[in-house]
Amino acid sequence: MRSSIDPKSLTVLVTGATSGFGAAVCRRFIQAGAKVIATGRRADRLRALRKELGARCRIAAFDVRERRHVEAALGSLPKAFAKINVVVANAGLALGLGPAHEASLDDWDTMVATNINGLLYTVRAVLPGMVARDEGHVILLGSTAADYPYPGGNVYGATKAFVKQFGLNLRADLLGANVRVTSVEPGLAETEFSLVRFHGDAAQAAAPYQGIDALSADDVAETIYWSATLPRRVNVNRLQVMPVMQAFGPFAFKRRA
Ligand code: NDP
Ligand code: 8X3
Repeated sequence: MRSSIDPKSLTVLVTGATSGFGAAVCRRFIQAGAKVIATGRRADRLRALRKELGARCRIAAFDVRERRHVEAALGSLPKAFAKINVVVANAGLALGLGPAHEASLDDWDTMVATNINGLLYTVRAVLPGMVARDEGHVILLGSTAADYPYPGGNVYGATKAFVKQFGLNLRADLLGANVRVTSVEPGLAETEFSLVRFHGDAAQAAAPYQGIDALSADDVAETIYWSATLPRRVNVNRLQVMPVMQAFGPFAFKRRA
């Protein structure tokens, strides 16, 4: 393939790098020679990642829901890490799997604040630099839950539908700016996602993965790496990936007794 992007030329910002996809994305890009800025709230995990990945990995601990913290952390990067070419806006979570009329409003607030507001603060902080330099790649972590409703997916799926549409709208705004936008939309993947969704209940968290070869964090990281290193003329708009052992069901009906 002609003129694929040299990963050694990339500085990659990853939110949610303390676990799951984010940590795997950091490892994948470092392995290829890129520089990485790994972020998340758990500073101890970030320090361990920095120790593992070495000097090409810089860490910054902040909560993506805190707009000022996001702006401060990303506005004060040292020169060697300041020109971010790729942002992987990955920090996010699902909380609960109950029906809407029983769900916790606090859980809903947290999902909206993290998956929507946090993602917006992250992207908006790096976008002006990308446009000014006339190159960059915004990669957003969506989900199959954006397109395929399931019981209990109420607000989580809705936040991911926002992510998908925001990505498509960004493409419209960025035409001519040489800034790519990709919405990565995985299905069932085995990370700490389920443990978080079920508020730390390990037995409940294990159930979705039983008897299924779920996607691994490395599988998803590989698709992200692939989309980021394609030739500059190529924009993958949406990238939907599922385990082979996952597919679609028929519409549900509640029949009269
Ligand atoms: P994990 O729970 O393993 O990782 C989530 C990451 O998000 C952690 O690093 C966590 O870091 C970070 N995070 C959560 N809240 C915040 C916050 N307020 N501020 C900063 N960082 C935060 O889950 P996954 O790796 O599976 O999920 C990553 C993304 O992929 C999410 O957006 C998720 O919705 C999406 N996704 C997951 C799928 C799956 O089946 N696993 C499928 C499709 C999409 P910390 O707690 O240290 O802050
Ligand atoms: C995570 C996948 O199916 O649990 O986005 O919503 S699912």
